[in-house]
Amino acid sequence: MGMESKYIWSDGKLVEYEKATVHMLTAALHYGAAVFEGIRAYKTDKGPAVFRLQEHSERLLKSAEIFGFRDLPYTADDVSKAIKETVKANGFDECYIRPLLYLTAGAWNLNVDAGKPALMIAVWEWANYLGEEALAKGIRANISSFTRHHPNVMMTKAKIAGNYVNSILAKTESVRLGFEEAIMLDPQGYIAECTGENLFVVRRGKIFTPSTAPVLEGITRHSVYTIAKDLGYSVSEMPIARDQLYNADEVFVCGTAAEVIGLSEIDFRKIGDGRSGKVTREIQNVYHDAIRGKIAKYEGWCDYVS
Ligand code: PPE
Repeated sequence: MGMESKYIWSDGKLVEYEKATVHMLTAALHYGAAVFEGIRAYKTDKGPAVFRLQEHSERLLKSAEIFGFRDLPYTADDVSKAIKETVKANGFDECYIRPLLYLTAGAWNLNVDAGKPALMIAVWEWANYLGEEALAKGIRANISSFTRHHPNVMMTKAKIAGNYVNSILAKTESVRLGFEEAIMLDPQGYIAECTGENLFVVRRGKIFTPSTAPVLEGITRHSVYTIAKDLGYSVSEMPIARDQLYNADEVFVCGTAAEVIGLSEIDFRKIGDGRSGKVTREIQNVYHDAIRGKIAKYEGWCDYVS
C-alpha cells in the first residue's frame, strides 16, 4: 500500500512527507496515547469533496475529550480547515485522510496532563480496503476469539489509538485463518462490530443493527441508516446473537475505509446466496453516488475542498 503524499500537516505547517517524523520517545508510540479519525475525500463534478467533514472533526475533538485531553488549541472548525488545506496541497482527486492528535513532549508517568498534544494530518490513496473483489462478491468473516472492549475498560465511543490493538489481534487471527474480516462480540456475547466497521443484518426485508452502547458510533453507520430509511426500509437497533447472523438473508458491514461491503460467509456458513445481497447492493449503490455528490438530498454531506 503506497501511503506517500507531498505533504503532511503538522501543528499548522505543511511538512514534506519524508521530513514528517517523530522522536522514538514520543509517548503516543509507547502507550497508544493518541486519538484519530478516518475520513475520505471523493472526486465530484465540483472537484474533491470531503465526506461528512464536520462530523469527523467534531468526533476527533470528542475522542480527545473522552481520552482526557484538556485545553486543546484546536476547534472542530480549525481541524476541518486544516484537513481541506492538506487535501488541496497534495492534489489527490480521492484520498483517505488521517488526522491524529497525539501526546508528545513528556507525557510520562501515565498522566495525560503531563504531556503536550500535537496534531498531524496525513492523506494517501487507499482504495479497496477489504480487497478488490469485495464489492460484488462480498467477503468471508468469522466470529473472533477476541472479545471487543468492555465499555468501562476502553472508551468505545472514542477512536483512541490504543483501542486498536484489540482490532489488530482479531484481524490478524482472522486473516491467518483465511478470512477477510473478524466479527467481534461484546462482553455479553452479542454482536458488537468488526475491527474497523459497524455491522447490519437484513432479515425478511427489515434491517437491524446492534445498539451503539458498546461500539463506535460510526458516521457511515449513520449515513447507511439514513439512506436505508429514505429507501423505505425499517431500521432498528437490537441485541443480535451470533446465530442471528447465520439466519440472516444478508449481512453487511460499513465504515469510512471499507465503505459498504456484504458478507458472503460467516464461520463457514453461507449468508443468503453467498454473495452481496440485493438490499446491500441497493444501499451500496446509493452510498457510492452520495459520497461523490450525485444525490441532491445528500449533497450537504459533501464538503468541497475549493
Ligand atoms: N467501528 C470501528 C472499530 C472503526 O474503527 C470504524 C472506523 C467504524 C466502526 C466505522 O466508523 P465510521 O468510519 O465513522 O463509519 N474505522 C476507521 C479505521 C480503519 C483503519 O483500518 O484504520 C475507518 O474506517 O476509517
